[in-house]
Amino acid sequence: MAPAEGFEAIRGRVAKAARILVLGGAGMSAESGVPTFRGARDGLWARFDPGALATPEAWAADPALVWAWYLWRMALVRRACPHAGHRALAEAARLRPLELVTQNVDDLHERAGSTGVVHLHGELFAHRCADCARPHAEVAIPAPGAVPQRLEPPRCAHCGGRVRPGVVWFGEPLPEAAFDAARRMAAACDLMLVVGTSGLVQPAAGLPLLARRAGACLVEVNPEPGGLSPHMDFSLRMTAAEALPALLGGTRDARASGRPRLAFPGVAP
Ligand code: BV8
Ligand code: ZN
Repeated sequence: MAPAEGFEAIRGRVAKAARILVLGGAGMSAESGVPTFRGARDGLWARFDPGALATPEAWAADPALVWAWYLWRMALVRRACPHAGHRALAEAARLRPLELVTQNVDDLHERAGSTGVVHLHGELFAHRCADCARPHAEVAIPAPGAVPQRLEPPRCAHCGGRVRPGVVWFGEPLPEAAFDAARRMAAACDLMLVVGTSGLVQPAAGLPLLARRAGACLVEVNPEPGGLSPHMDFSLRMTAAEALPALLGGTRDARASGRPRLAFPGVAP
């Protein structure tokens, strides 16, 4: 099937879907300038492994290093803007049943106008006390270049405990309500768009398989193949900002920016 025909076939499937669930990963934010979790790293934090820093052990060992890393990420996200893919999802959800589950901790979907976003791994700006769990108010966020390598986290006004980022670290359970909602949505959708995830992190990476068992069509949007690609009905080798407006009828059309690259399991792209 020629790429353009293949793209039209996928777009037709998306148009006919009764209930779409979108599962997002770090690649959804990449075109907004937010580094992915496992992509190439540069700058101040190049020598740190996010998988090692996003853990309770790293926090216990050096809270000032971990807090500075998250403050740097908050600074990057504050300066980032939602892209055409974020906006296409928000627009589509106003017109048809489309729900959004993300592994990301940024607020780019909300800033694009999406509501009811399910954050499986918590939220970067939902700081809370590490001891009494009370939410902590606004944190002063400097420019990314002004974030030091280490910075003592703020203290809880109620109990004096350290304030931690409101995210789920490796080894911590996902928020029960969020994961329950995500599983319900995955079981109820008839098409799942899996956008910008390497499919390495569990239990989030199990959601597409749950949807498939329930009979959903799986469409991946990712320039690279990943752990979930063999399970996909279709893989669009495109970026989120290219593919989502084209698939969902947003403001930009992928074919305007070059031919869509498609991969069908078993068919060489
Ligand atoms: C838990 C918040 C149990 C922090 C994150 C099996 C079952 C259960 C658990 C496990 C298991 N096996 C292993 C585990 C443990 C672990 C795990 O999965 N480890 C992995 C590394 C093997 N899981 C956990 O610890 C989870 N907890 O299971 O608890 C439990 C139960 C009871 C009691 C105690 C414990 C918690 C996992 C959550 C970790 N926190 N984030 C923070 O952000 O700092 S996960 C982190 O990875 C981010 O949230 C990120 O979103 C997520 C997933 O990664 P991806 O999104 O896929 O990002 P990645 O960089 O890998 O890939 C980007 C993709 O985008 C690439 O494919 C690229 O090609 C593509 N791309 C690039 N540019 C674009 C693009 N795509 C489209 N457009 C573009 N422009
Ligand atoms: Zn406290």
